[in-house]
Amino acid sequence: MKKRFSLLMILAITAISYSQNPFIKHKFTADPSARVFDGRLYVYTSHDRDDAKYFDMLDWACFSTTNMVDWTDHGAIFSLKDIKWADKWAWAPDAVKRNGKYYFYYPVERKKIGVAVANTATGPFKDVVGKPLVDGVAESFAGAEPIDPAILLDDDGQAYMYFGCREARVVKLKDNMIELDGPLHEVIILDKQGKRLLWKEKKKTEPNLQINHGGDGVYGEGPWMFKRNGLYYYLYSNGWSKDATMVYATSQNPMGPFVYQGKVMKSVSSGTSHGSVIEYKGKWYVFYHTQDLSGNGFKRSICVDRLFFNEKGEIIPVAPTRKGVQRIQ
Ligand code: FUB
Repeated sequence: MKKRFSLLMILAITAISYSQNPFIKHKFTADPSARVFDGRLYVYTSHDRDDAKYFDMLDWACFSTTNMVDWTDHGAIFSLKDIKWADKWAWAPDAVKRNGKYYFYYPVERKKIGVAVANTATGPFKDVVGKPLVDGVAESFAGAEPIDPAILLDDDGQAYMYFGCREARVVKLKDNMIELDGPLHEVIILDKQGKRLLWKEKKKTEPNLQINHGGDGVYGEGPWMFKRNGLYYYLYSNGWSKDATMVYATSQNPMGPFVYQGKVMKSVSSGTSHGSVIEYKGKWYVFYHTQDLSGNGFKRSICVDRLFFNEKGEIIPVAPTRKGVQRIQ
């Protein structure tokens, strides 16, 4: 009886700790992209090193759950060692399932985006293309830092890949998910008065331009796209200042233009803000990272909180649940 009671206590304590933030504590993880495949929720992440001095990550991680409390660690699902054409900086990934295959999109070297393919959600993933999908060295329009791919698989079957740092880009993907379908496009974000929000002025002659160096609705990095009630929600980080955070803009068209709406959440402890929003079992969640556990911006940890919309479909900004506090399930 005593033994059974102790076991129950251990199980209860484990459940509490995993319903607190960060919910993964045994390794450092960042840039969570949450996806639901066949009823199970998977989170694909960057894997910050224990001895990190920079964002010098070597591989990518994946965790999954069916109850938002018990998480399975699937280990390193893909690594720089699996890529012939890149050897540094394994940054923010995303994954989608199509036609029974899983496609894993990843940025490397701050300049290139690749795709790897697997038969299961957790790999092993293979670099079947053998070269980047987007190559910022070869194509200047990709922007100075083509990073942070995020995929939308729309209801009509068209897939889109959003990416970029300071310069927001989108490109259609072919049905095979491993080739681009047409040219790269700029993602245009407007304020509610119709003025463009840009990181910096690119063309001095362009009318209607609101110059801004981050903050408010200006695009920094970390895009994410989801569709709700026919409306496209384009999420991104608005930079790296102390009050920078995840914000969003909306459009009736996945290619934009998007109109800036406001914050997704209040600022977090890390200098970078990057996350995803997903509906799972009828509840909406925002995944993000903080440096609450390490106090070091290169050693981040993934967190999750419930997300709510008002009756107009606007996101009610989330106050991130701080370390050690029980989060709302
Ligand atoms: O994790 C490395 C980089 O930090 C990501 O690519 C950015 O979005 C930022 O979170």
